[in-house]
Amino acid sequence: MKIKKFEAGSFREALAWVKKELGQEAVILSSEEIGGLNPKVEVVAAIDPDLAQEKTIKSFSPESESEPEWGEKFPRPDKVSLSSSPPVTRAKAFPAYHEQVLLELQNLRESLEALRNKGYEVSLPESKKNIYQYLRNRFIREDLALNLTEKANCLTDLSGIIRNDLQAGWDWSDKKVVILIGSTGVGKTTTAAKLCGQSIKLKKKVGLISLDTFRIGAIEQIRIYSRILGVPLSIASSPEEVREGINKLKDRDIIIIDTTGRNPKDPSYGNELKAVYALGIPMETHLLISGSSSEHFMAESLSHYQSLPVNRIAFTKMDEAGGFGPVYNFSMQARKPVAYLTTGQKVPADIEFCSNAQLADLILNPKDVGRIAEINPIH
Ligand SMILES: Nc1nc2c(ncn2[C@@H]2O[C@H](COP(=O)(O)OP(=O)(O)OP(=O)(O)O)[C@@H](O)[C@H]2O)c(=O)[nH]1
Ligand SMILES: [Mg+2]
Repeated sequence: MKIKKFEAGSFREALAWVKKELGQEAVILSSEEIGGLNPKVEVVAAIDPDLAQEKTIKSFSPESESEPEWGEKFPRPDKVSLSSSPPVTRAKAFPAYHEQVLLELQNLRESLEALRNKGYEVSLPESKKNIYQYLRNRFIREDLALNLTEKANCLTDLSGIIRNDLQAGWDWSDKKVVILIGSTGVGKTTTAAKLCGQSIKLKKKVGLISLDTFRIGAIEQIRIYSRILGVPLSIASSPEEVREGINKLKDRDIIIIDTTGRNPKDPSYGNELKAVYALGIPMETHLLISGSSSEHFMAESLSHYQSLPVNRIAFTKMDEAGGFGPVYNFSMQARKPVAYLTTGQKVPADIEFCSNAQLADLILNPKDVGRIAEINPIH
């Protein structure tokens, strides 16, 4: 067993150093934060060379797919040496107390493996463990949770730290054209209708343009919303018609453009949208992300839309989401302000415009979503 002490500026640095020096199999035995003039962290880590070697040999076992490189290091099994001793089991060759020692070593290895699998949590001092666990219970990603844990001295610090990391809110004061993009069925048309309804509540003149002439029934769906809300609608089947639509609606304070629901992996979809941006008309782009989709899918959506000039992100279907942690994870990845959240199918009610502080509180206390509606003057 090789045991080594590491001193570094932060737990993250210390862990990276442990991994580099002792490898992935290393186990953290203890960790401590040391204050004073030069604050630092001290981490004691260990590696069991036998365990590491056993893992290497296992990877050359007959079950493994690739053939090992036979040579001096690994003699070919079919080359039997005359001088080699007959096979004996280790258990028979050792006296009883050795068997006992082997058994204890085995138990120790298993305990070390279990500790290693607990990862970051084990490396944290007691005072920080509950902060880290609190964040993980709210689905904050491991590395982000560790980062927040390093910054926070107690649970009550978290809200302030998170609100500084995020940007939330939407400015209704300017005259603008807003284009909603996002994967199929994410809620673009419903959100367009909700934004129209909320604009009307704020006494803004609003207009709608639909670029969705692709899906059967799409025009009918937005026509119904435009009729119910009393909002003028223009249907555009080409970028040129988008320009014409914007001209027709030029007396409006806000124009919302609803786009086609298509697979973002389809290159023709991206090209269609790029042709709209090529008109050179200033637009604010909102990328809609479903809060009920997996984080893997969210990240995939981001990479597909990265070539477009996304200004803000908005999370839809938060009423179906398992938690609000992914909102933090995704916002930190996308580094874009969060314009609003949608929280149900009711038009125009189920949309929330929150401040940094409100979003931070939602991430930490997801059950408080109803309170935003109470506080928000738009409702
Ligand atoms: N639970 C829940 N459902 C929502 C929300 N927003 C939209 N939906 C529902 O999601 C479904 C799809 O909504 P649409 O607005 O048609 O989605 P879209 O992105 O325009 O769909 P495509 O144009 O086909 O890509 C509808 O059944 C909506 O009622 C929300 O915030 N919560
Ligand atoms: Mg739609």
